[in-house]
Amino acid sequence: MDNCLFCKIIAGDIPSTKVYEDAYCYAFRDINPQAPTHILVVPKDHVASIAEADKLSPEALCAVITAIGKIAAQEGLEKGFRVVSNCGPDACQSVPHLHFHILGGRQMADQMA
Ligand code: DGP
Repeated sequence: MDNCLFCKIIAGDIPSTKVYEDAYCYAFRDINPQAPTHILVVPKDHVASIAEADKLSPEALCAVITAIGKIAAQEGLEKGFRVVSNCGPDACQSVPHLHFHILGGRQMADQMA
């Protein structure tokens, strides 16, 4: 999609630190990490948020979700990790391309919000 930051990252038009890629998804390090490990996992097909996940193919959805576990193992997050997907203004979503944050490498707060 024109003018989408994450579409440009997926296309390689904006540089990123890639940690994983397959036919359906791309994962890279967050530019503003909130934890020692902070990775964004995005579907290659553009949808704005998880509220539009029904527009993705079952194969793409499955790939994105299973990539999270593969990346966590690759990153050595055996002690655990948190997965967050902000959706819309109340959740402070700042990039309108569906993405899952993988946060790990430290003890997370007991409360989620
Ligand atoms: P959210 O607020 O949930 O929409 O998260 C968007 C995340 O995207 C935020 O944690 C910072 C990250 N981000 C924004 N611009 C860039 C960029 O150009 N490169 C990378 N690697 N991450 C970015």
